[in-house]
Amino acid sequence: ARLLIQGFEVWKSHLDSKAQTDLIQDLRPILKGAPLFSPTTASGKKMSVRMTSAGSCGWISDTSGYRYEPNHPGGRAWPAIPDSILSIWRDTTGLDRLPDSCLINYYGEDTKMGLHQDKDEADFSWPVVSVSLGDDALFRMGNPTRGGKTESLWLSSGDVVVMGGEARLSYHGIDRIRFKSSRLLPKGGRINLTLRVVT
Ligand code: MD3
Ligand code: FE
Repeated sequence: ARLLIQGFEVWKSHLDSKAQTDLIQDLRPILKGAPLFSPTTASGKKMSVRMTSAGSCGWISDTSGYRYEPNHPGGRAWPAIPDSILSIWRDTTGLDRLPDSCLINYYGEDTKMGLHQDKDEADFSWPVVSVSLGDDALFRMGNPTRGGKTESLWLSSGDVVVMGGEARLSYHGIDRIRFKSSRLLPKGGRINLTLRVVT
């Protein structure tokens, strides 16, 4: 694993193509029970990423603000996190504690995610694990404080990133998607899974 800032690990091509297609199959029933939705910000702006979650809590944003909730906006509990996804967490972190939330982000051709910190979880000593599936994405990593130098790297299907230590509270975002660069999703786009210990 290559280290950029302390605690940032990229597991390039951790998942082979069979593991990637198996994961997409495991996501199908989740997306059926908890469809992707377009979150809005407190100011009423629609985010360009579509999302849903699995686990005992999921991240949502609406005109009341953002927070973790035990239910999908449609009212039903989030589906369970499949074992195939929990195994990626175990393999890359070696932790006995398992994540209680798996955020599923879908990026279309023009989806971006601005630089932000992930600070809605109770304990930042747990890492965040990200799994990239589908089209390549230009990921940008900054510092624990706003401003300063950033580093960009392309994330490809099958890559897994572990953010612990100083990286856990660093600013990060997605600048662009290389639409249809992968054939994993026939309609194109990128799915990113982020695994977190929230509570
Ligand atoms: C660095 N997701 O869901 S994944 C997010 O590709 C998020 O969907 C992006 O940022 C995506 O919050 C980036 C890589 C990632 C995820 C969480 C992090 C990097 C991180 C948390 C702390 C530091
Ligand atoms: Fe984030």
